[in-house]
Order: sequence, then structure tokens, then C-alpha cells
Amino acid sequence: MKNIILISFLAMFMACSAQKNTTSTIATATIQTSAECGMCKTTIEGAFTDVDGMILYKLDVPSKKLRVKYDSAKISLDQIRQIVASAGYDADDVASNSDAYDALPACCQKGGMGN
Ligand SMILES: [Cu+2]
Repeated sequence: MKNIILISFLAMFMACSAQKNTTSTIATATIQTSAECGMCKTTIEGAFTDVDGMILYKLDVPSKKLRVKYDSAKISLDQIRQIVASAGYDADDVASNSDAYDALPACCQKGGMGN
């Protein structure tokens, strides 16, 4: 009898914590970058490969916009912008890391594709 009570308490507890986990911390955003070409897409998206909390990251080359979906409990939008900046690209109001920018191929630097 005691066990049954204990088990139902446990089940209730587990149900409660499961509920808590469904509280969404998933966020989406669009970041304006200074990407120029398909190589930039590879570089920027590649920078997120092993970043915890990133669910989706897709760069649209024509608009230079990076669409992200992420877990805001694990990573902030500003941290995401910093990662883009560390890869050598502007991210909204965060300027690119100049060493990383200088290391980019000429076609990936601003105006490199003639736009
Ligand atoms: Cu490029």
C-alpha cells in the first residue's frame, strides 16, 4: 500500500517536471549579416555546427539574412551575433571581428561579389 502511494507521488512528480520542460524557451530571429556568397553561407552556418542550443541556422545569400531557431535557455541572441562576428561577418549592430574578416577570401569581403 505504501509503495502504491509512493509510486503515485513519483508519477505525479514526473508529470509535473515533464510539464515544466514543455515551457518553451525556443526562440526564432533573423539577423542581418554582411555575407556575400555561397562560401559565406558555408562559413557562417559552419560556425554553428557544434554550438549548444542551436536548432536551426540558415543563411539566405540574396538577402544576407541569417534565420535562426535556438533554445534561449542555452544561448542568447547576442551570443549568436557574436559567433557570426567571430566568423568575420557583421551581425545586426555587432561589427565583424577584424582579424577574422581580414582572413576571409576576397569574394567574401564586403563588396567582394560586386554588391
Ligand atoms: Cu563569400
